Amino acid sequence: NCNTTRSSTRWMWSGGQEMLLTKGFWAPGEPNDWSNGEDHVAIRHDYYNYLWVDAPQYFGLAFLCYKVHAIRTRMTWYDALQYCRQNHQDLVSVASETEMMLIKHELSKELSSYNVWTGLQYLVDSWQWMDGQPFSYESWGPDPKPTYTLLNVTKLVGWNALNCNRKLHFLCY
Ligand SMILES: [Ca+2]
Repeated sequence: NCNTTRSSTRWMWSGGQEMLLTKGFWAPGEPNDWSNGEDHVAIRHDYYNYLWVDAPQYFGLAFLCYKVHAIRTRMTWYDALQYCRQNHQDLVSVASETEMMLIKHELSKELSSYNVWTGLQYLVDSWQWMDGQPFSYESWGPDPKPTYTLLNVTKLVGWNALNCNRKLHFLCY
């Protein structure tokens, strides 16, 4: 928000939600509000990492759009995967707290099903996102982290593994 005063240091997403991350992904020394003119956040490539910096709004930068499609037809996990790959890009991955927040936001608009499929699958001996994202962020729900070969869903309280033959709503991007 360009009009905020620095007496408040809350960061808000453009969708209107307060940023809930306690630390975020700030680069060292950021946010520094250089010249009192940096009220927006960009992602900077620092060596091998992508980190946040605050920056002035007039910077011309490339940008990312991330659109999650909540599909309200019940399908098995494999059918859902095929549907997403034919009609969109893939089943969603939830590879960071930011993506988890974006997806929760999408689900909160019109949640008609308690469980929805994501693109996380237990393969051989580890959990893997079907779109190839590295599996480092985890957000399991109240149940213990599963160690058996079942597939995964996102619900608003966290992740939960279910049998892949269950027919659920799902999320494509
Ligand atoms: Ca800065």
